[in-house]
Parts: sequence; structure tokens; C-alpha cells
Amino acid sequence: MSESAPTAAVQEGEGRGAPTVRDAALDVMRRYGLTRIFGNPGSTEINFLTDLPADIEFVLGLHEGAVVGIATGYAIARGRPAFVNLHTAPGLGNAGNAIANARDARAPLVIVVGQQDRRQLAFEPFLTGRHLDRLAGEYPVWTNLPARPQDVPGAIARAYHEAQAAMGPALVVVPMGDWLEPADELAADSPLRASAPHSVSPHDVAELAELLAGARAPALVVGAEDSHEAWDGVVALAERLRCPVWQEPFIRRAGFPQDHELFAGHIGWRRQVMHDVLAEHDVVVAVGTNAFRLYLFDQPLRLVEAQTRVAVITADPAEAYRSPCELAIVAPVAETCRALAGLVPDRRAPERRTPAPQSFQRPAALAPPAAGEPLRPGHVLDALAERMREDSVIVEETPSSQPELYRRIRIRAPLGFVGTANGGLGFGLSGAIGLAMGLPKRPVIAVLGDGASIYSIQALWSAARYRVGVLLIVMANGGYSVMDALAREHGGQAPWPRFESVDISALARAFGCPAVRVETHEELGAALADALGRLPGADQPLVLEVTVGE
Ligand SMILES: Cc1ncc(C[n+]2csc(CCOP(=O)(O)OP(=O)(O)O)c2C)c(N)n1
Ligand SMILES: [Mg+2]
Repeated sequence: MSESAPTAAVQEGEGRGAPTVRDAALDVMRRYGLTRIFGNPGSTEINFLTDLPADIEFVLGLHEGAVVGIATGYAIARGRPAFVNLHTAPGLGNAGNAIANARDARAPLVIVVGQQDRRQLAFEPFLTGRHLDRLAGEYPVWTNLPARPQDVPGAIARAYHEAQAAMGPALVVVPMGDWLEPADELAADSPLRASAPHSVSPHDVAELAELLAGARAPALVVGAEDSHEAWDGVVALAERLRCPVWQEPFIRRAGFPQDHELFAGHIGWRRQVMHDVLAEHDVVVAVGTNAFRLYLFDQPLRLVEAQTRVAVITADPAEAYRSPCELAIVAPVAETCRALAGLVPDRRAPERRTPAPQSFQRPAALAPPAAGEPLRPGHVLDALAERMREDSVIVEETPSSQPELYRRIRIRAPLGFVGTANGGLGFGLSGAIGLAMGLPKRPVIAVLGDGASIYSIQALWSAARYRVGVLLIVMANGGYSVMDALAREHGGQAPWPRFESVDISALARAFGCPAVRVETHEELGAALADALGRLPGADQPLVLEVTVGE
């Protein structure tokens, strides 16, 4: 599947006389390379979607959570906005959490939401969306109901720039009659190309450089910046500082190469654990994230001691301003780290005798299960770690075995790890499909809980229909293991049952997606070798359902 690059080509109407708003909108979409529509259709979008021109492709998802999840993966893969069509309140409502996740995942999306006709909106007809521009709440980076039909194409253009600039979903509500109105060349419009240069001078980072220069035991805690440039910048800074680099909890993206000797491991989310890790250091810099990414308030503990000095480097102003710290630099991570690396003293210099920090120690591979014992998640992860290519993209949504995945799988390439950014299950399966669509030259492998896989299971149909060669490994333990553990830890019984009877492979096949179930160590090795041998480039998805003990 290919999608045309952005062009400034302006085409005349689609053959029906004077150009309509729809014609102008399609031209805007071509202009920005938004020629693939991820969507689920409804009556309020018929005017827009019927008889799409040949260069505009429609990719169907069978539920809006799946649609936006796939589009999110695709946008992350390509680093530029993907286009989504949703059907008024039902479509936008169903997509709610996927939009929230796209925001946290920094995925640029242009989302067009259909609406009833302006001429009868006042009567609230069937399928009216009440204040559709508010239904997604605070999650879109920009929301617009165009002032008049003629401003729809310009609003889509603006949404493209807003999504790209803020790296999140931008939403345009389009009443259905608008598409057929005559276009107006005097209507709203946006730049053909926009550029927002962000160079960082030594002067901009002098204060932080000074802080780091005086540090006895500095450390970096990295977040979600995983471009080649960001990795190079953080590596250069860490090497000058000769300091440990920790990955924050609940990884969205891997912020540092995990085979680097300075990689110290993943900070556990428990406040005591975080505190103890940070307490070793007198200066801690959060890079590409806020200080610090939290989960449950399990203990009323401060995360850093009063004498620990904390700084933040992030391009996201909100991340910076919600961080209690001494100094926050709101600027791109790559450029900031490179500028800092040029200023801080080189602690590798022999006379400084800075001891090398402890590298992350990975656990040894598990011995195969004894006769009659089930496979454990660690077996699956070992088998994957042993065979996966360095440039693989691992998509993680496997709640109870997440810590084990962090320990056993090494991420060695930029954009080598994509996690569910806001914790809402359903992105893993759908997002992996979009990532594989957008990264046809890299193996894309999702590791999913069985429960997690069901939240957007319909996306398997899209993977099969559009021949997306993604590998989806499902840890089938027959229940919500992590929730059961939390209930036990809370000292009580979980009221929810287990669901061993759900047959994930059968569900996959019902959606047209090939599936293999694996129960033994031998089957696991053989099935994984076979599946990975086909990646990248497979022309169909595969679900590998592995029966695992808890
Ligand atoms: C949309 C959504 N609903 C509910 C939850 C709460 N939740 C977190 S983990 C989990 C269970 C996951 O089960 P499974 O994927 O089978 O993983 P396991 O714990 O068994 O490894 C649930 C329900 C959530 N994170 N997202
Ligand atoms: Mg499970």
C-alpha cells in the first residue's frame, strides 16, 4: 500500500461542474498527503465518502476504537498526520479512548466527524451530535466547527498543521450538507507548508549545563522521544556524563538504546522503588517526559529527597509545567541534549576516574517447563528475544507480563517499542496493525494479553482485508491476571470471573485472520521461527495464541 507524498497540486472539481466544498477538501487532503482515510462510515458522511476519486483510499475498521487505533499506529510509523473519518456522536463516542490515547501517544491525527445538516440541526434530528466539538473533551489538540460550509477545507488544512505541531488529534466537525455547497476561493485556508524551527543555542542550556557540571552522581530518566536524532543526542549527553540512564515506568516509546552500557533499566512504578532509585543521585534530569511518570498512589512518599536537584527537558510545554523541578527546558530533546553534550565536562576523562555505572543485568533465559507444566510468559519472551531482528517494532499491551517483557526484550532501534500511552486497553492490537501498515520494511510484533486483545479484536478483520503482515502474540492465561493480583494485594477477592472459554484463535479466524495456537515449548520455538521468518513483508497477519500459566 502506498500513499502519495504531500503535493501542492490543486485539482479542478471531480467532474460535476463548479467545484464543491468536497472537491476543495479532497484537494486539501492531497496537498498534505492525507490520501488514505481510516474510517467507519455513516449516513452523515455519505456526501463525503461516496464515489471517492481513485487516488483517495478508504480503509475500513469495524469499530471506531479500532479505526483510531490503527490510524494512531500509522501516524506514529510515519511521523505525520493520518486522516480519520468518524460518524457523528456514535462514532466519536466509540473512538473516545482511542483519541485520548492518541494524544498521550503524540500521534498526529486529522479527524473529520460527520454531523447532521445545518439546515435542520436546530430540530435535533436522528443522529444529531450534541456539541460534537466538545464530546472528545480536552483530548484533541484543536477542535473546530467551521463557521460556514466553505470553511471546511481550510479547517482540514488547519487541522493538519495543528495536529503536526502539537503531535496529537485535531478534530473538525462537518455537517453533512456542507460537502455539496459550492466552494469559495475566499474561504479559510492554511499554509501549504509550515515550519517551526527550534534550534537550541549553548546559551539556552548554560544553566542546566552548570547544574550537571557540578553533579556528583547525575542520572537521566528518559521518556518517549525515540527518533534517531533524539537517541543520538541523549546518548552523546549520557556518555559525556558517564551516568546511568533509566527508562520511565509504563513505557510509551523507548527513549534510549537498551543495549547501551549506560542503560540502567526500567524504573518500577511503585513510589518506594522510584524513590530509592532517584535517591542515589544528586541531579536527575527527566528527558522527553515529565518528572516523573506515576501510577498508583500506593504510599504517601516523596519521590525525590529535598536535596536532589531535578530538571526536565521536553518539547511538550504541559509535561514541563506539571513537573515539580528546579529547571525545565521546553525545547526539542535532540537539539537540547546535543547542545548540553557540547558544554558539560567530559566525565570519561581519565583524570576524573568516574566509575562506570552498573549496566542493566538481564535475567538468564528460563529452562523449558518441566513435563506437565505450562509455558510461562518468560518462555515466550525469551523465545522472541532470541529470534527478533534488531529493527523490530515491539508493541506491548500485556499487563501481567509487562515487567517481564521489559527485562527480557532489548529495544535496540529507534521506534523499536510502542506501548499503550494512556493505559487504555485496545491500542495494542489495533495500533500494531497501523504501525505495520506504515512501516512495511520492519517486523512489527505485538505482545498482548488475552483480555487486552479483545478490546479491539475487530481490527483483525482490517489487518486481513488489507493484507497487513503483522505478528500478534497473545499471552492466553484465561483471565485478567493483573487485576486478580491487584485484588489479592488489596486483601480481597476479585468479583470478576475468568474467561478461559474465550477462544482467541477462533475469534481471529472468524475475522479472516490466520491463527495458530501453541501449547508446548517445541511448538513455541517452531511457530515463532516460522512467523518471524516471514517478517517483514508477510502479506497476511498472524495471531499466535500461546497458552500460558499465570
Ligand atoms: C479499556 C480498559 N478497560 C479496563 C482496563 C483495566 N485493566 C487493566 S489490565 C486489565 C486486565 C488485562 O488482562 P489481560 O490483557 O488478559 O492481561 P493479564 O493481566 O492477564 O496479563 C484490565 C481489565 C484498562 N486498562 N483499559
Ligand atoms: Mg490475561
